[in-house]
Amino acid sequence: MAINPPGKQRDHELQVFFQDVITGLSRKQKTLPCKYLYDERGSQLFEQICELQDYYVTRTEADIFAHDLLEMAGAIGADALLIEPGAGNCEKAEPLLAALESPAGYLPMDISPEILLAAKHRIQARLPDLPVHAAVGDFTTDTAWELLPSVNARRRVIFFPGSTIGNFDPDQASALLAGFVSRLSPGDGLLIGTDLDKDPVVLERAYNDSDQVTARFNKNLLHRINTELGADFNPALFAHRSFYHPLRRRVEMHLVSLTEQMVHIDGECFHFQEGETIHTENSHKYTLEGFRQLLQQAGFTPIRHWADTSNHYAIHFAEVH
Ligand code: AVI
Repeated sequence: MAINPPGKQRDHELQVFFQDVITGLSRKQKTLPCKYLYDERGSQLFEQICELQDYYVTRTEADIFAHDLLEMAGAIGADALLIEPGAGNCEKAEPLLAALESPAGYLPMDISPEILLAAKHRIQARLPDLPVHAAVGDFTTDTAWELLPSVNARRRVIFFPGSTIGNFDPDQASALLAGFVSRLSPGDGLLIGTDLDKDPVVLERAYNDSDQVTARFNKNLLHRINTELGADFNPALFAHRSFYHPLRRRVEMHLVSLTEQMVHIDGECFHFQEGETIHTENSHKYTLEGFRQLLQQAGFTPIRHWADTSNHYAIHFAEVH
């Protein structure tokens, strides 16, 4: 498995985390990049969110995969190399790999080496003939892609499930998709999950679950900043708030300061008014047509999609044109 030296890598990551936090909290609308929601505790809480009745996203995507997996495998075709940025425990790729006709290999990428290694062993035990090479790194950087070995295949297909694309703003999503195109060749493919725009009541319930798991997930970011960067946030003085923004077609997640307060991070001091928020995440919801346009602009030709009967979620297959 390709991996950078852990000590140096960690120092660099902490430095970047610190800079991102200082920059985000210095803005007029305070923001924190949503990728930092996923430390170990945050990833555990996200797994709990995926199990919630109120959070339809994971369950709906899993139902579509279960129902349409053979058609997806057929669209991808034989002798394909599957590349999965942000693969996590690779549990969505595993049944797809098993359904593909003579897959050429599987290249998962993730920032967590432990989870990736366990998944690689599990997949190799189930599919012993399949070449699996895992790369540890952030798929939004070139370094992670440079760690991937070259494997001969009839076509390469990027697999990007989970509606992760929704957590990028449209401009960033467009750039990410264009970045995928730049790493592929004409005729290569993309299989990608997107949450669809729908009744705001359903959306707001999903991000304000009755068990308050999403609230803990959101507030965990403050605990993380305290632990890793030595800040003095009092998470009890912040409340979770999520709401649907109809014009921007997205669910926004914020942390609301319950009082006027000061927070210190390594000599830097941040003032919060009562009611002021830190914007911690956007989750964009697409129409089928809107997402097809995004694919087109990035350099993909949309080929087909699979959705649930309520049109809550879609998995698109597209090819580089
Ligand atoms: C990972 N991502 C697709 C989730 C979403 O629905 O946007 C993250 C999440 N945030 C709150 N709940 C789930």
